[in-house]
Amino acid sequence: MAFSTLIRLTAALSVLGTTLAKDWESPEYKWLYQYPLPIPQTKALNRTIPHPVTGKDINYYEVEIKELKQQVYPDRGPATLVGYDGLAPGPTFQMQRGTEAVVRFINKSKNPNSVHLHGSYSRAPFDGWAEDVTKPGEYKDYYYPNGQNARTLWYHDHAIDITAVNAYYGQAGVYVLHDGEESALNLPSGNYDVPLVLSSKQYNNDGSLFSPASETTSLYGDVIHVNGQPWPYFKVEPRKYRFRFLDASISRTFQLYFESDKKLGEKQDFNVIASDAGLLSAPQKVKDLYISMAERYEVVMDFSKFKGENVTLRNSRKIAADIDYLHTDKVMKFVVGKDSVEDNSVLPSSLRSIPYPQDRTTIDHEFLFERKNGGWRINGVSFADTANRVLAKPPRGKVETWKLVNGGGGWSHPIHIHLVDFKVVSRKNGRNAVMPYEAAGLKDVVWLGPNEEVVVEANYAPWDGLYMFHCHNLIHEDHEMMAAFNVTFLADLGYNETHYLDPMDPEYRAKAIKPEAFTDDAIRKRIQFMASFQPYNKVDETEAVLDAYWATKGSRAVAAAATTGSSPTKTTTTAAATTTPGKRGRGRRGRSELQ
Ligand SMILES: [Cu+2]
Repeated sequence: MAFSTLIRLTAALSVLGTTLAKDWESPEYKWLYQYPLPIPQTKALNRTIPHPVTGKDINYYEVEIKELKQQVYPDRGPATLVGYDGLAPGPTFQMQRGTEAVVRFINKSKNPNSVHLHGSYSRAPFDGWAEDVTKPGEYKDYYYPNGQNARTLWYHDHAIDITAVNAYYGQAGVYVLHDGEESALNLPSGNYDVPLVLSSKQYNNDGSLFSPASETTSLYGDVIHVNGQPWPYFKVEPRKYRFRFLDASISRTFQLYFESDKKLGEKQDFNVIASDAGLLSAPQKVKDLYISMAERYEVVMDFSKFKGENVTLRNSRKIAADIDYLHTDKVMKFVVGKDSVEDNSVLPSSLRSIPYPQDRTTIDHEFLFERKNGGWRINGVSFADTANRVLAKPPRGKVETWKLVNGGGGWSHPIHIHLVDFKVVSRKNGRNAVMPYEAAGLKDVVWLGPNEEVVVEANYAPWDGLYMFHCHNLIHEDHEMMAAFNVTFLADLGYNETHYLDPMDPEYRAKAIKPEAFTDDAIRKRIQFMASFQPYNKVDETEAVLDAYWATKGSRAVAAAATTGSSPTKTTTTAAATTTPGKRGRGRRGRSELQ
């Protein structure tokens, strides 16, 4: 050990007691707060294509998945990453509610990929099902609804068994959905609305990334990045900013807080305004914020009282089983300008009315997330166990409560349920409380800390079909802590618009890259064909039909055994008559998972 390393290690240990397992796994990174925060570029629109039924524009984009070199260490070789458009994080999509989009992801990398738009109620064939891979040399068209309320989504890899590697090497990006209601609030916007994508990685001596490929439990990482840059600085004006935090780490959870260099050891107030599913009911004033993998939290930080100061974004130590290193308690530095500026943005006292699902006291399912026989399991089942991996079959439109139980061992598991926005109802053991910023909105990931039991409640709508739920420690996910649920087709709904039950529907699988598929004419025809089945534009009608159906059952929340289908319940809306061709109807190939 070099003398300087010994001094540093001794100093670190004497300051922090036994918190640190090691000071570095990577080569020492000496350039804290010396490089500026990168802002991912906005994804440019390729073209618009008219919807053949509604006539509205569909936005069309192309993204190439390909290698890039990133000079992480100024004194070593570059790291080779693989990112969307050769960027890591990928370009930021800026979307407007009500305008559908098709994104053609073109695989020019060496690994298979699958793209999940996290936070979107995409139809099953466009949701990034792990086995729906696009091989190198293929492309796939993902059709996205942009039909939900404004929120921060992210798009990232979900390919079977290699999600951790693909996401860690760069396949992750931000996807912002805007809507008029949110824009009218006049929150900080434009240059004052900034995505902050957190990640934690480890490097080899030559400056290349240390791969998580052979890890079986976690890769915590000792180098903290924001938007791809280790420990950056960001020059801010003394005014309000909106920060969109995403924890894109594969294994590290953060407890973030702001600290002024003039008041070390003191946590400064900030307001959490949004979570995974968009705005909270009201700003939640806090001094710190837990954010686990895949969670998104948006905050408003007011720098006006820190003129001319440096404000550091810090991370707490001793979070779950996460390994602390010398600088993993630091994230980035804000350098606040000296001169007053005009700030016309607003932090309203209320933000929106949250569409919580109807309360339901019964627990419909209990899922145990545990380490068993050296693997990661949900109720003892692995994703590879295709005959048994469908662990829930909520009837379409039903409200269900799921109890998520941490099987122990000191591990933590952020649990993501695809398709739905859920309410975090309760948490027992561990922190033993629902955080105010979890309770004041809807989520699609909940952090199941050590020993915790969390109850979540969701309306399994608007679509039926086969979707995944899993741990978002991506190493746990790849080692099979993933299962499926089938939102079942309601035979007695009298509304058969669905032909998107099967995420592996051959119609939408990846195709080989051929020049003739990339002509203007071919792209227009293909998208108009996909749009002709109206995957999303009848969502209001669909929800009305489901409301009417569940009204006949008394309540979405208390109705039981609604799957029988023995009492045909014709709804009276005209929508009930709307169907798509029977050939493309339900379960046409009889996959057992779809029954
Ligand atoms: Cu886990």
